[in-house]
Amino acid sequence: MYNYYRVCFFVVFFSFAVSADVYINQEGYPPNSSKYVFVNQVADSFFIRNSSTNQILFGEQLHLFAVNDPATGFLLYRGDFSSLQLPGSYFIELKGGNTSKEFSVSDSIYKDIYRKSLKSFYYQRCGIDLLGPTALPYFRTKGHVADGFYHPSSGYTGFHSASRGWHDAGDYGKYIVNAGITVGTLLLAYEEFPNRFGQDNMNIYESGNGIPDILDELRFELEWMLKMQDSTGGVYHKLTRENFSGFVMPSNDTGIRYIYEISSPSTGDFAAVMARAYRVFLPIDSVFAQICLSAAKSAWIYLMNHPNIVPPGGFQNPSGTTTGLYGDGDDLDERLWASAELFISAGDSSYHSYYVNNYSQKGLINHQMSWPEVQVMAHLTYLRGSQIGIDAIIKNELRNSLLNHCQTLVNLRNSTGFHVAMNISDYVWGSNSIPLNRAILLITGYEESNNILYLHAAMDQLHYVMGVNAHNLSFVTGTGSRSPMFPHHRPSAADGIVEPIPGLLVGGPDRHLSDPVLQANFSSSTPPAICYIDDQESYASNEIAINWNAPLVFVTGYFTGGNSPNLININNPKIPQNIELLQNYPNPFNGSTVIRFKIKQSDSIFLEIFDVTGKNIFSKNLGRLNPGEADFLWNAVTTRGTQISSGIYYYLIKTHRGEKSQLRKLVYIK
Ligand SMILES: [Ca+2]
Ligand SMILES: [Ca+2]
Repeated sequence: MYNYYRVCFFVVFFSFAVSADVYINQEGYPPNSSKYVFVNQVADSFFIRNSSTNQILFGEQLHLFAVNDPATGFLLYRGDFSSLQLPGSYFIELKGGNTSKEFSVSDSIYKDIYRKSLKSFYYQRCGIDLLGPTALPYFRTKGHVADGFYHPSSGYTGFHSASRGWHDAGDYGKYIVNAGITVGTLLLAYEEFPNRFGQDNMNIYESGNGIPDILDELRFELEWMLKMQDSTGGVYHKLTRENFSGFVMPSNDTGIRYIYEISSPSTGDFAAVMARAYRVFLPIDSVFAQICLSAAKSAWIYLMNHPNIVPPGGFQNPSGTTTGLYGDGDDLDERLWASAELFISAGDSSYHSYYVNNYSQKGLINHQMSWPEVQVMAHLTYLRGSQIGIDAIIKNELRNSLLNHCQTLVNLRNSTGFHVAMNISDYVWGSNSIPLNRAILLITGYEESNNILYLHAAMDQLHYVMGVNAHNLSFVTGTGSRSPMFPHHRPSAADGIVEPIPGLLVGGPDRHLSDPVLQANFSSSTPPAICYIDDQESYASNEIAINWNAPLVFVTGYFTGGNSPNLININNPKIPQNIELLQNYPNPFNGSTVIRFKIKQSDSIFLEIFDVTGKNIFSKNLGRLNPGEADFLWNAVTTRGTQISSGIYYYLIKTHRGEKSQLRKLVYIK
């Protein structure tokens, strides 16, 4: 309520001021990250207000940054407020009174958007009821219970059970090609960073079952994919109606849904993700893991038996079918991805030979991944994987190509108005997924090199999606202060709830104006980044899709876990209930700080403090304590009694049985 009055006050008081847009990430920033504000008119300075107290914290200069920015046509001024590190809620204000949206500074700033973006897959589940508290308030009954019947063009007839899986996008179809890149991206996230993606409390049916929810969610899709494999090992291309349904709920979409013919790109993607699923699921469910690996191997046999693209020339919709095509005339990259994943999982020299003989044909790591172009997925697997016989020279080539590409992306980021790593030619259908997929490459480049510039550039891509863009809009439903309300998404339109289902990334600007709504609102002379509209009918700029959400999950999940990869998992889902560590106070501090915690039963408690490299710098046995709250005053000295230097430190408490609290962060300023 307080904020409501504050907003009204400024609107009334400054209603005659010249309007300027002030662009920030509408969720906010981690404390120690770089932070920039952009303004689209001449302005020389800004100041930061605490939105709880309305106090001004400090002011900074704005500098001219871009004149006639090619993507937007904007004049842009930029200011740096990286020194704002104190957790809290703020907004930025210009001299004339124009303000930014509210944002926060917090260690866990992307936790909410990460959880929503992952949960959005749950809301895409096909063929089951979403009725319990996990679906609140987006309840719906199941539809598509007769998935599906062989389409006459498939060469088969009758019913073939292929229920469940996720709806692909704004429509209710299910497409193996797009499932492939999506599942591949999410498996990559988990396999690379299990501690950051290990939560079992995402509020889905399977939460609390001891298995990371991202894997439960993936299994829902993988089990559908397994049903799409033919006895020959080949994999059917898609399961859809002949024509798109209207904007109805799943239970009202009763048209016949068909399974279409086998395609080799589908079969290659399938083999790749099943081989990867084997590695990920092996410690969790070895029976399921083996099923995945067998399915991958039989898909590979199909590919070897069909050395040319299937069907010839690539999949085409048969006459009378107008649903998504996911057509791909080149399956070399899908075969390459399958070979790399199978080699890392199974080690056979035949898979390895295929990769070694073909890896350079479509280039190394010089482009982001997308559904028709998955060679980078193959390369990342080879680069990051380990297996007997792996070729160190090829690994080195891949690594060099990745780091060169990361530098190219950093240079591109430096050259654009909003720090987004996009050329003007990148503003195409689904453009919002491009900077996020590039962020995955930047993150991987950082993991390979420790070059912090890559990590900052990766986070800038998230800033773009979350509000630092020409539309002053968070492109993810239900996040930030202002986000799409009318996505091209059937359940969001038909469920009778005003707010769309949260956590969905819309496609974003499309310079080619590929739908009638864009054509009616923009022209060929409109700057590319402007060609976006929050309109349900604008499928080319405002649809959602699982393959666009997957990199959003990757990037937000990575940054939710903190950006100090050498540290103990700070996102540990298995925090014991008996001990609770509170945030130290004051923080940041100089001199001394109070570390406070609660214990539920009498226990011997130990305090441990680590530096940013994970090295233990302070340990203390606090003795046996009674249940309740306790304090420890720390004077910023190590166990050996030396004064610590300025910087970030982490601390936790543990019991004599080894039970650990969550890890918390403190900042010491000399
Ligand atoms: Ca679970
Ligand atoms: Ca391809």
